[in-house]
Amino acid sequence: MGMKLGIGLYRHMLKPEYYQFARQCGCTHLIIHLANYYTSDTNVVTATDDKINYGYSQAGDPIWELDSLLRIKQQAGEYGLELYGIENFNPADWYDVLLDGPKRQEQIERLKQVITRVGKAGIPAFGYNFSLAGVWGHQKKHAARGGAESTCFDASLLDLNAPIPNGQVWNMTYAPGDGGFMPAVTSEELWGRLQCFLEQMLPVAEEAGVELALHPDDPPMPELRGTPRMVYRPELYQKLIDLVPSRSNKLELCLGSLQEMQAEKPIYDYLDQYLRQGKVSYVHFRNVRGKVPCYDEVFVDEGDIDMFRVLRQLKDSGFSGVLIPDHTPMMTCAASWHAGMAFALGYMRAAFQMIERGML
Ligand SMILES: [Mn+2]
Repeated sequence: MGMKLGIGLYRHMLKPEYYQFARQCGCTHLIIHLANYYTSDTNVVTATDDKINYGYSQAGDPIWELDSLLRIKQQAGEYGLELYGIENFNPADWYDVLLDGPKRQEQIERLKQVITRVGKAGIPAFGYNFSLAGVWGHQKKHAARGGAESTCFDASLLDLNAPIPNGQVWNMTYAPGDGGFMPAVTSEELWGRLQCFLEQMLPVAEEAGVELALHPDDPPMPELRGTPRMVYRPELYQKLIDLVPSRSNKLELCLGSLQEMQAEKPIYDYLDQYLRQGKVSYVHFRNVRGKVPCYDEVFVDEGDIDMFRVLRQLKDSGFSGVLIPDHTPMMTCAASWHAGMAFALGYMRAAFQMIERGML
């Protein structure tokens, strides 16, 4: 069983034309996002939309019921795709877990139910991003080859201390504001919250046969919006691994975020370290140029990471999980998302064939 090719689909994409597109690109597996972004009670927008910053997150969403998960799995299966993972909890379901608020325990019980259902549906991986500020501060620039629009980060353009209003977490809104701001928290306190979460969730995840896979901070700045970040250097991924030992405590290995980090050693050294321990659940296979405080996301074949070297490392370690492109630059045409994905997946598919033939 070798590595598997997958794609990440947002909720509004869970329909036949996207399943067909994924299969046509050679994908066999899916990672899906169910935590949608709302601009109002009625307007759903996606993470590719600029309005993400003010999205509303709704609690009690029936998409998390076992029936819904099984229906998605079955529909994807009809198009030859296996549902490998779900990415991200809905902020409305766990804001007090992140904030250590009064509903923490109630929300953890809800998350346990979600993970149990994910296991019952036979979905092996669940990605999460334990973050207060979330994904924030990016700019869109034409920084990829040929002037393709891509996601970039330049800290000098931002007010890094812009406070987070009450009612917001993870760059999403879960409740109306009250004019106040998120209370200060230390890095140690934040790690304590993650430990509390993992100590309760991991036994449930083990029982359910689900891996909880942590995405590192994006962007990997030490602090953002006056809040500490957690995994913003490669060593801190090891801190997560050691925090609560469990076969379900895994990494959602984002090569882009990892390469963007300030680090002592090249990315390959850290990757070896994680792979030796069998800690990689699945991979965000994307490339980037530069590091924090200033970097540009670029096409998979033009960034600072030698992607073939990474693939060799994954192969040599016996890794048999899924690789997805994560995000790509938008290509100049009528279907810029599709074109960007098809380019990345074609590159990955070619590399997979080289591996099968012993050429890589
Ligand atoms: Mn990622």
